[in-house]
Amino acid sequence: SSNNRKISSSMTTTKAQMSQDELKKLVGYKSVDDHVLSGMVVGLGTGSTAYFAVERLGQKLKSGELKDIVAIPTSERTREQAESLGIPLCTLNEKSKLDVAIDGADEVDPDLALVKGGGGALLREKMVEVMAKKFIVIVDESKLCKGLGPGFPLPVEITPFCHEHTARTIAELPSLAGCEAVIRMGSSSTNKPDGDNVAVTDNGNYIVDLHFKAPIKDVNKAASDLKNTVGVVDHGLFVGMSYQVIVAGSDGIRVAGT
Ligand code: ABF
Repeated sequence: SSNNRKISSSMTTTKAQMSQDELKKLVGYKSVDDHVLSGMVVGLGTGSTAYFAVERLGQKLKSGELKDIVAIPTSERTREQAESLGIPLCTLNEKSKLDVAIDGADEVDPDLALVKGGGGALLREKMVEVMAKKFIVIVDESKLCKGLGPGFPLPVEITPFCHEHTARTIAELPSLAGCEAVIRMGSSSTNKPDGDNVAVTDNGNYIVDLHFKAPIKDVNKAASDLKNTVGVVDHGLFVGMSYQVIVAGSDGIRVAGT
């Protein structure tokens, strides 16, 4: 099935030692070069890898290589970057159908299921990317894992009302057995509703990060249990959504999926 594509490698580039930033740039640029055509509606991800896809799109619009693009950003940060590059923007309210969306991820498993939301933008990312015909994921190989969970905490966006109660409820879900739920604290630039330092998302919600010692056994069950928990807005498991994952490693670029 399309949800069960294995990572098959085909080298298209060979590189000696590249910095992580150079690797991110490589996959960011490739995602736009391979998948964005004039006239498309394009979802723009968030994070240090997606940054380079946005940069590339800006370049190609400026040079005239691409025309009639309209883009939908997944965060305020990305909106600002895209605006500064003169990329025409709209929202899901205006256009619900995207040709392609491009974004990074925190972890990618062998079935191309993802953990996302390390940057706190998971809700807008999921709302935009689920509407794309092709969701292209761009990562360096440090993001690849055998099983989701232990390598990167799973973010869950929850409503501020009685958030400690919701975090406890989540931690007790059998499908998430053994996780430790930690409310995310913010930097000085985020809002501070109660005078304390809880991180606030673009949507005014909180994030609870779930820390696992072992891989999540049933990712689909975990995803549906989280989604069914009252007080949860959405979560960082992106299952069955990836059309293609572009991976940059020390030995070149690999493409997994279609
Ligand atoms: C977004 O940015 C998130 O879903 C993910 O948390 C993060 C990845 O950022 P980076 O590319 O900087 O590692 O895609």
